[in-house]
Amino acid sequence: MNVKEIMNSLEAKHPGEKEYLQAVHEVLESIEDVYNENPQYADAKIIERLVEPDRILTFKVSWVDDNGDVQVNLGYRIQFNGAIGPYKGGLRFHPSVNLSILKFLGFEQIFKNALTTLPMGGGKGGSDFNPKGKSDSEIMRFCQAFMLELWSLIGPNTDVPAGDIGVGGREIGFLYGMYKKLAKEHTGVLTGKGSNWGGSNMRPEATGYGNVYFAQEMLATKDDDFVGKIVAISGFGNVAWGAAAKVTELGGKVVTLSGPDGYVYDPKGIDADKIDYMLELRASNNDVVAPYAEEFPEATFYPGKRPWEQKVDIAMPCATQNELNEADAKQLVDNGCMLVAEGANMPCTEEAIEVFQNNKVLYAPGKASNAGGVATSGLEMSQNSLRYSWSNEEVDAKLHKIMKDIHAACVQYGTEKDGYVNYVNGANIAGFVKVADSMLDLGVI
Ligand code: NDP
Ligand code: 2IT
Repeated sequence: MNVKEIMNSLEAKHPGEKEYLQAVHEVLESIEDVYNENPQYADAKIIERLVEPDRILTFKVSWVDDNGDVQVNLGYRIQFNGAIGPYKGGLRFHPSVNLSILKFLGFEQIFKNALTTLPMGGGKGGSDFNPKGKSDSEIMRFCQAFMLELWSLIGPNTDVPAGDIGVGGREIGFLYGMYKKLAKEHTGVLTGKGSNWGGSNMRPEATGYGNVYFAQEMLATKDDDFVGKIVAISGFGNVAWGAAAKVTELGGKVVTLSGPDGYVYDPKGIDADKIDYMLELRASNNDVVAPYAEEFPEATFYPGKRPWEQKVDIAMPCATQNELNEADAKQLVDNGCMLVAEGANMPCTEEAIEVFQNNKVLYAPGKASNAGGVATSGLEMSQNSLRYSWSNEEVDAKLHKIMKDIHAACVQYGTEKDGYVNYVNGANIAGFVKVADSMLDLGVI
């Protein structure tokens, strides 16, 4: 394999799909040696087959808003690779959603899901629908219209969507209700369901908790832990919330949160009631984090800025892709930051990652450190198949073990000669080998 040649051909085929090309490039760089040392992969054209989705489904979603006006959005589901299990991955509702973003997310999901040790292929979907400022009835009507198109394409053994940005428990409820009505069955076709109707305990907390469990393992490689660590978190959504709660529980101090409007810095720490307040802020259907600083006057709001300018020990980007660039990375390193664990998908640019790695910062890519969300989705699928429900403690113990196992796989495949763990290589190689070997077993399909 020649990474440059493959990238040139992909750029020609998919011009302008920036995020997708970025995600593919990162994986190819990591697996180049393993690929070339194992000619059976090239013989079966594994890379050429892996970088293109099995299929992309696009559809129109028409619905009526509260004023009686007709609205039209775009809907997508990308079934990327199903070698190791049913397609699995979230739905994102955000005005920025386009094919490139969903293809990058679907591609990343293949390797992430392989790392979880559970049998799940990779998929992703969503819409350019903007949930901000919409009433509950509008959200319901949109979700119902979306599912009217999607339902025949998914199923508990074929493709199992879940949440992502803009899709949480409320949206999954409306989507599931419509699926149930159309399919006339109550099966585990979506994950992130409410715990009264088939959802797993701990799914809301899982991504944030998992990210912190992963970071705990990274710290342990240096005989260190979270006690007394100052932590910058970005975003104020589902992942940021879970991460803030677990960091606090383990003795760390979270000092930032962010939104599209800027970030808040709270030197006293974002803990206890303040973590509950994050949920209120999200539920307010507003896309700003600024009100935090009005509610808690000890905090300062920095409009239009990002939290990476603060002096912290640990950074956890939990908002969105490419939200931490090279300059941000340099600033974090200059300020003595020792660990970066991605809660979001691809929040650090390729240049930022290089800065962390060159400075031997412990750096974990999202496909390893945020895999706790989809892993717990996998556990939800298992519970649905069993028609059973595990307790909080049981799910948390399984999640914790999965994050430890993912960390061990990264160390196994990513340790360099000087002992530095390149978690990017580790995660990409471990995930790739599992999927590629499965594709070989299954023949050319
Ligand atoms: P939420 O919708 O709960 O929160 C998303 C957060 O990111 C919000 O604070 C949101 O602000 C902010 N955000 C979204 N887009 C932008 C943007 N373009 N610029 C600045 N801020 C933005 O989503 P989640 O917490 O679920 O998702 C956060 C990240 O974690 C995403 O990258 C997602 O893919 C990833 N992830 C989520 C998992 C899950 O289980 N939920 C699992 C693994 C990864 P606002 O909405 O106000 O714009
Ligand atoms: O990016 C992700 O892993 C998710 N949004 C969760 C996907 C899932 O199926 O739970």
